[in-house]
Amino acid sequence: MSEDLTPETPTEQPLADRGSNRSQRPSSPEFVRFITSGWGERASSTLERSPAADHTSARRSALSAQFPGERLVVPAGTFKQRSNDTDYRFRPHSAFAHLTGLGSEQEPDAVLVLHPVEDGSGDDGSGHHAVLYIRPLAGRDTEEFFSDARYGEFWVGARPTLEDLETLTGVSTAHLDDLRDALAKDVGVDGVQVRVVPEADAAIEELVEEIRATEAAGERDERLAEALSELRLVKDAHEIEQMRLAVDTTIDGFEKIVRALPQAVAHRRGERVIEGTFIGHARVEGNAVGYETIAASGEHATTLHWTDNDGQVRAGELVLVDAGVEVDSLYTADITRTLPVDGRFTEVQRRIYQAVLDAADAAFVAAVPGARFRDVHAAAMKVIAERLAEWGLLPVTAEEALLPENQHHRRWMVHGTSHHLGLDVHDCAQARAELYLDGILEPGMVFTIEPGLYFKSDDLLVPEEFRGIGVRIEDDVLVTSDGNENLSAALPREPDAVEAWMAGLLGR
Ligand SMILES: [Mn+2]
Repeated sequence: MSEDLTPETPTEQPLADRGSNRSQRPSSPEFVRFITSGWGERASSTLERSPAADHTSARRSALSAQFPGERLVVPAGTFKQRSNDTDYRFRPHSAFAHLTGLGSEQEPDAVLVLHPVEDGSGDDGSGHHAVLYIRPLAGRDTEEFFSDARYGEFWVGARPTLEDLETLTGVSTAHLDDLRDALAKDVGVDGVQVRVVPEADAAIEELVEEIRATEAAGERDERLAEALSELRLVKDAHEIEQMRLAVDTTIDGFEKIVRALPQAVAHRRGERVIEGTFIGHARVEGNAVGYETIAASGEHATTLHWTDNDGQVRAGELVLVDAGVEVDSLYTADITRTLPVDGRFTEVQRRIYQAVLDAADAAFVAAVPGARFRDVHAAAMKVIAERLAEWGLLPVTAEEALLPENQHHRRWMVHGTSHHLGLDVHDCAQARAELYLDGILEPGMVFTIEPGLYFKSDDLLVPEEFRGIGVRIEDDVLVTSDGNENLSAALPREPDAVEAWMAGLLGR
């Protein structure tokens, strides 16, 4: 929004500029001179190289090898408007975070470009040289310093300098003003081809489209998005460390939830007490929640993505809580526990809970290197179908239900058992099916195991005592060289262990 725009008549004023109607900021030359002078030397930067920087260069090299001779554009993205002149908190695109190691609040409008160079002469002997284009800190002698509510130091604090970000990331930096020329260099007929991550930053995408106007980019950008997604299927040592931190922090949040249960029961919107407890914890101990918390008591638990969380929490019910802390590096956990509100499962609740737990345990047995990703789901579904058949709920045998053309058991669990987990809660979502669903499990992969059973209150095919009960148990699993590790094992999941853990926290 420019401050110096003087409309001829009020009716001709563009909508976007009307915000300045309420600006009372002085703009006389005397005032500008006064506010931009008289400031002391800036303290020298205390920024150090980030621990992620030792890992991101290998990630960029792996990407480089897939696109020799091409220019790759990976924007951080910009602010997303919430309403009027208020933005949502900034979170960089996950591909950008993965390749730069930059985390929460870093770095709006930045663009990482991998420039093709003669093979082997690039960073770490790769075929590309990475440059991070940023909007650096403006001097105190600029109008931006005091008048720019989105970027000005007076409004959002001092942004990093080019040197700061180079130190932090280990990547060369340049001013964002140089981006256009850098992107256009040698582009054209028989020239360098440019790919840009789609849907990360509309302005950058437009700029790239302009530069390569003469060529048909086709599916080139989608292939880049796919490659960036696939690059994250196997986590490196630093990512696994961050996942452990996210999981451990999330487990602490579940403890706080249990301690808050008496308050939740006492409040008319007890589900919000649970959600609020977890959000507060996530903001204090991490960056935020990795996705909207599901706090679903009683019948609400049968709505898979119940995020209204405006219901009551009643003793005697189960409450399903699906929540994850996103730590400052932006890695998130994704854990679900279904807890008896008063600390004790009823016999029926326990029967359903145990079936889901058995399905999860079967999935853990299947989640080993060399197995296929889809085998994990198949193992869980076999147990779910068997239990439902034992209870007399299926119109066919469990074996028949499991045939691809039948799937009767899926009436009570319509979602998948697993998804990859990392920077995104549904990580690697653009990976090709042959590497995802049909992919072979490898050490370093991290995904969820989360079977469930959901009996709606008006489901006439189930016994009355089952109606209004939803159970999901979700853990985060790391594939290891000889099997797997349940990263969230420290959060009790066996029914007896859940009761004992809750009793301890509730002081009973
Ligand atoms: Mn999940």
